[in-house]
Amino acid sequence: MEATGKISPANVGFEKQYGPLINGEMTKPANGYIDSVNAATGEVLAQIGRGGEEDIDRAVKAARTAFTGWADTSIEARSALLNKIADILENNQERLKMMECMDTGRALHEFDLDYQLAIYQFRYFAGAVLTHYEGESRPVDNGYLMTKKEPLGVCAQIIPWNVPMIMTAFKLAPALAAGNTVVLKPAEDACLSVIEFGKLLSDVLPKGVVNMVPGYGTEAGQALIDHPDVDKLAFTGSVGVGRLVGKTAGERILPVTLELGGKAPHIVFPDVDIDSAVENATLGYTFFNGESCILGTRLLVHDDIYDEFVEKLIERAKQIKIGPPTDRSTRLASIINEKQGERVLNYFDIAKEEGANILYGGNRVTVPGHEHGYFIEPTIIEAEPNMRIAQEEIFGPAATVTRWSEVEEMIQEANDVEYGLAAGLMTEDLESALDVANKLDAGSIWINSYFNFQSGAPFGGYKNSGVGREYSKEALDEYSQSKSIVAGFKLPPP
Ligand code: TXE
Repeated sequence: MEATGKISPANVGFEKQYGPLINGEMTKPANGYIDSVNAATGEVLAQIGRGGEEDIDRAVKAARTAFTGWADTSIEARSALLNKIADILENNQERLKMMECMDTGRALHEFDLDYQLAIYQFRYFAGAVLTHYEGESRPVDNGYLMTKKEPLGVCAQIIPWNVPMIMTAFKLAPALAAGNTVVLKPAEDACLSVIEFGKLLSDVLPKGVVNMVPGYGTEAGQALIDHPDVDKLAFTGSVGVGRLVGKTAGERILPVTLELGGKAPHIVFPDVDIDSAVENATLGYTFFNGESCILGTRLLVHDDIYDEFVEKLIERAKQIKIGPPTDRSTRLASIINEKQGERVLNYFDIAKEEGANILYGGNRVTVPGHEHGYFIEPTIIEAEPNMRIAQEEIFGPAATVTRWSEVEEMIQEANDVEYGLAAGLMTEDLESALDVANKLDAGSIWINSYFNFQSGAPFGGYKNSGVGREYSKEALDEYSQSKSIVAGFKLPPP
């Protein structure tokens, strides 16, 4: 869908109200609705159900009822259905991308990547499930040992607002492939494309296999993790709420997957082609509007090229088009809401107070007709590694730059944060790159092409960035449990 003519909630196809989606039906929420607004204009796009305990209970019951049938569905049939889900997403992507663009405030062109990743995710697990669960048995003393993988049951999945469809696919695809049913709680700030997608799933999936309950985290989210009949908790979001989810899982002895924040180092060696390194670095800190945990927001640049690199990085930042999200030529658009926008700007104040040097950007920009939105300049900050701006997740289009000269010191610096989700390296010297990559505390490391996501590459964090892995066959294990059965021979009579 191109941004031509007047783009209004009605002509993009939003429903007026999105209640909890339970058993394939849009239902009435017990506690009424809340407005869901266009992040850039403040226009009400639709109303979403204010999910609470009652809605969560209905959703969990539906998922429980559907579980046995779904778990017993053959892997071939589940695989075929996952491919059908990928087809549905592919066929409806232009409409859903526009919805998600208006809902999140992010630039429309970015969703080409988001949706490609989401579609690939369903296709990948459609294939992976066929080969992951191979038969295994062996003779043992006095019998045979067999092991099998079984699904966990009803999975509670909570996702954030920054990349809604990617997160939905990351959560649903492995859970469904492994034979589980799901109650998904999308984020209150951006869930419309997700529930629209959920509606489409009703055409292919048995009733109750996927249920979605929108609402606030402290209400719908909390009720979901506290529900006594869920078998697995999966969460992507802030470290604070991640701890809470982890604590609940610990108390109730539930398996848990947590994907939390990040503060990835992006390391520039002196042998790079500076122009292409600047391009890669720019993409690495500005894509997803700067609102992603995987971004390469700590640029560690070798002393020999630091001045030229930083000068070119600033020149590149000046060229980035900030504009209306729905304009396909826009490269940076609006932050999700006022709270997050102010949080980002506040980090720039903190940086100045700490003595960091804002080399470029640092301001909110007004985009005509979109005064509600928080459009923030790409921002480059020269900082010491121990400053808060270089340690904490900003979640806006900003990167710190720091010099390095000794490799071992640089590695120490790269690892010296609480997070460990991702990292990037740029060099022509593959041997050095692999040596450094081996020493970095990060779940995903990209050499010379930042966030080069590939299906099958386990995705997840070291340290406070989380627990567990998604995006690969490992995710199937996160959503399964093993059972060993030993069949013994009858003992002969004495
Ligand atoms: O996250 P929350 P917020 C980081 C990023 C951002 C900060 C705050 O630094 O600036 O977190 O964002 C649900 N029980 N990330 O406040 O609150 C909530 O409704 C159950 C990194 O939006 O963690 C939403 O669906 N659920 C991150 C989801 O948790 C609860 C992406 C995430 O919201 C809950 C987003 C509760 N008590 C933010 N409270 C990443 N890892 O990519 C909230 N939620």
